[in-house]
Amino acid sequence: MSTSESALPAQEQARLVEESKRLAAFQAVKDHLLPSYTKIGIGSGSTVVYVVDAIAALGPAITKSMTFYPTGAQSEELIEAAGLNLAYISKLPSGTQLDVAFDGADEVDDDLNLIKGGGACLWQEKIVAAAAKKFVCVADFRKLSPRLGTAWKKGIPIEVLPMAAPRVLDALKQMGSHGARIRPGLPGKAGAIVTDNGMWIIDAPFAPLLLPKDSEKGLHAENESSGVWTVDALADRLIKLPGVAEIGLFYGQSGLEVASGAQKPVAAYF
Ligand code: ABF
Repeated sequence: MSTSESALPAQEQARLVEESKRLAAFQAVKDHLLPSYTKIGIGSGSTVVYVVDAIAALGPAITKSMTFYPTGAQSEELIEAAGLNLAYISKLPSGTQLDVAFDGADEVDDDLNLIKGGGACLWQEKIVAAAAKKFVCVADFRKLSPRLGTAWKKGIPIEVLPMAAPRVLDALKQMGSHGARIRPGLPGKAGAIVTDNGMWIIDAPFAPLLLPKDSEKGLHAENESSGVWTVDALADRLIKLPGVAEIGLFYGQSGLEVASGAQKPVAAYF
């Protein structure tokens, strides 16, 4: 479903977005939550609320044999409020994986690469996604872009150790990210936002990230300072910056080598 949002009154636009989220969530659960599954990861954000609604709608006959693993406080509350069985990834027996994990995204490109972390929960989200045999991204039509950075202008969220933040900002400027900044605290809270892990978030804008198919069109990342990068080159570079704990880039099905432990989304629903 796509729409030129500016053409619609705001109220109608909002209704369309919520309907798109709900449809995507119910379809994703229908297609990817098999009754035989027992361990399910639940991410954060507003779209995931519909995922939990869809799971709860299956009824206790199905869900009583399932256990749900949150990525943070919000999904923990969602799972409890829906009366679903709650457990934690840290208690998952060694050598076992989740059957599936569902989570939202801030932007999805043609190869199902994702920008995630608009909610400052990206580190836990990636851990849960990577612990699952199958990671399903659920996103409404607004999140679809040919390349990451086209629609989502706030930048790539990067979780950093506070003491390293100034030097990471310097490195980002060298890499051609203009306007990278430490994410401020929630309204009414002074200073930087602090994640569940005691870290800060830096949001680093880059030019739209190129995909392997772009090189066939002669589009190349000129050099480090140009700010034009491919998804995998940028991810490899960012994750190695001293003080960076995790990055809000998840890999799609385009066969990109997983440099930072991200799980390949099986499918994205819009
Ligand atoms: C989580 O929720 C984050 O990675 C992402 O920033 C956010 C998306 O929220 P929403 O579904 O409300 O757009 O997935």
